Amino acid sequence: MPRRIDRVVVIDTHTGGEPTRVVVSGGPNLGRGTLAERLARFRDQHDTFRSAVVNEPRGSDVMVGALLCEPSDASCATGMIFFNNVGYLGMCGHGTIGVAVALAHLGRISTGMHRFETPVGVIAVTLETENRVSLDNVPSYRSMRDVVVSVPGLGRISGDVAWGGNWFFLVHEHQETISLANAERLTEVSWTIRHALNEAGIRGDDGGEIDHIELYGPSTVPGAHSKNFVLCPGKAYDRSPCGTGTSAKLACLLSDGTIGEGEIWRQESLVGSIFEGSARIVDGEIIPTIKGTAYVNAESTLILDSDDPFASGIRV
Ligand code: PYC
Repeated sequence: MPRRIDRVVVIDTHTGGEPTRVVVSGGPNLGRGTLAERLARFRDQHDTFRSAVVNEPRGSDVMVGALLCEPSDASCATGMIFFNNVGYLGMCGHGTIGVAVALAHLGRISTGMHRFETPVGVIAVTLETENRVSLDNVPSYRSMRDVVVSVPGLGRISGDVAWGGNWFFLVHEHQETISLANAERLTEVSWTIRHALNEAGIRGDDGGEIDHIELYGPSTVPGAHSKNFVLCPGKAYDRSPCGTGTSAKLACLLSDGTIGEGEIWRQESLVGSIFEGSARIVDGEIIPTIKGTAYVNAESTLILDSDDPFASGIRV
């Protein structure tokens, strides 16, 4: 086979410390159809591209990728498919904020409201300044409350199962300290909880795996209401407060009457970054709004050389 060099143009951003690598050009041709259909084609036919972009040696376990694509809904400014070190995400809050800031950096959108299409629905995104973004997420809800699971080494752990664009298990009662110094322990605890949920057959109400685990504790930043630790599907923790996780949490808070419609909830991440959230009811559904800040930190071209044994990244 003759040697082949492919070039992939990316913009790297971070949202509250959590990276998003936005693929601007050089991605696979996924054909036409809904974003959900194109995500399925991406997974089935082009998974090596996912791994090449986000896995080592070009990326890391923390990196989330966003493939920009032509939207199927002409009212949308872009389509986007999110992916990580192990697979694909229906929606990603920090990633949406990163995509908006990357598109502004490229001069493709200006301040104001835009619609972005994802495999799980259309997101209304408002670019407030070149770095500050607010998004109205997909309808979010709690599907089960106070689910008790028996976790090896931890005993009975109770939490809520909620949807915010991904499935979350929200653990409010636990013995852990939510601090960066304790990240390794939090990772192991959350990973064990995830496996216990799986073993117990506890899933989202569409049958989807609960692949994000969220632990809460008191905030350490003045004005914040809570601090979280969110374990993502590939065992990396979210450096941001997690947009979809905060959406799931807001849906529970609003359902419980802990917050009222439009009331601000400031969610702190493990590294001290903040998302400002609120929720309102539209046509009987809870729509969370998440506001955060992202910065561009690289403009680069990835080189995929067919002679490179690790051109497609290191895969587990
Ligand atoms: O911000 O929604 C989010 C997210 C999901 C996984 C990592 N970040």
